Formats: sequence, C-alpha cells, structure tokens
Amino acid sequence: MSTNITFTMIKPDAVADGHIGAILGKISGAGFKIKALKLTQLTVADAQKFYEVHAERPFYGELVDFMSSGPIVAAVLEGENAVESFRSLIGATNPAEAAEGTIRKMFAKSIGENAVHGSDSDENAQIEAAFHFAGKEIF
Ligand code: IDP
Repeated sequence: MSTNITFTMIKPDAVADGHIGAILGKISGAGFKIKALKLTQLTVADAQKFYEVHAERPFYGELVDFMSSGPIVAAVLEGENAVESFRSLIGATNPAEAAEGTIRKMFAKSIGENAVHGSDSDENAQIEAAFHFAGKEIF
C-alpha cells in the first residue's frame, strides 16, 4: 500500500445535472484528499489530446464532442493506492455493469456519458494532472 495520486474529472453530464457536490462528497467520504480542484471546460482540441489513445475507436468523435460540450470539474486526488482504489469507487465504464454504491452506478447515464473519469495508471495520473494544472496549483 502506498499513498499516491490520481486524476479525475466530473464530466459534463454530471456537472449539468447538478451532481458536483454529491460526487465530491463521495470522494472525500472515501478518504481521498483533494490536492487540486477547478471548474473548467475542455476545447475540442483539449478533448482530442486528452483522449488521443482512443483516436482509432469508433466512439472517439462522440467522446470528444461530449467532453467539450460543457463545464467539467478537474481534480487531483491523493490516497492509498489512489489509481486502483479510485477506479473501484467510480465503478465500471458502463454504468449498467457498475457495482451498487459506485459513483457511475449512482450518477452515470450511459457508457459514454458516465459522470466521472479516473486515471488508469500512476504514469497517466501524473500526465493528466499536468495536462490540467500548473505545479503551483497542486497542493
Ligand atoms: P474508463 O473511463 O472507464 O477508463 P475507457 O475504456 O478508457 O474507460 O474509455 C474512456 C471513455 O470513453 C469512457 O469513460 C467513456 O466516456 C467513453 N467510452 C468508452 N467506451 C465507449 C463506448 O462504447 N461508447 C461511447 N463512449 C465510450
């Protein structure tokens, strides 16, 4: 077990539906410390870059349109085994397959509009945090 960092976004669907407070409450309640936090909006170019690993997937255009469609909350979180434990907290990509009590089960609408992002590796957490925050914005 080690204390480390993950990166999350509350996606445009959950922001538009008024779930910022509830989702941040779940995150804090699970023991994560918020190291950086902001309300922001991705440009189309930002969303293309952030999700470029999925560029060849059939849903890439839909994903880029969705992720740039409205404000998001970006945050850097610290916790024990942060990447893995946060992905457990958010649940499966498809909310229909997500476990009871997970953030996606509670708030996601569909496999695309699925309420939250969570980094999938320590390396990507660092890259994604740096994509959204300057060093002096991470406490
Ligand atoms: P993850 O966010 O659970 O790690 P990934 O497979 O990395 O899932 O996919 C990134 C994002 O792309 C998902 O969170 C979701 O918003 C979107 N996505 C994944 N699969 C589909 C799909 O089949 N249709 C539409 N959007 C999808």
